[in-house]
Amino acid sequence: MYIYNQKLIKMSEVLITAIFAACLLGGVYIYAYWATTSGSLEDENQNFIPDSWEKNFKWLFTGKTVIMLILGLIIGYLIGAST
Ligand SMILES: [Ca+2]
Repeated sequence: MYIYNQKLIKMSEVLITAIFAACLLGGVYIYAYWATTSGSLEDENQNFIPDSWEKNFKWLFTGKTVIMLILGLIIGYLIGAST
């Protein structure tokens, strides 16, 4: 029983982290889109990634689908497993 509870706590921690990461990334993507379309951040090549971010964080945008898919799977699995 003790081990089972420990496992549940771990899972809910992972779930909260995954939801938090998904919201944070979603916010970053929305902000990047908003900032580049409104012109607050420079985006000369018009790929909706602020040019100042592209050097270090381009992978975050090119891997967007995969990252969100994995986070979605983790969240879906953990919610499914906890009920
Ligand atoms: Ca750009």
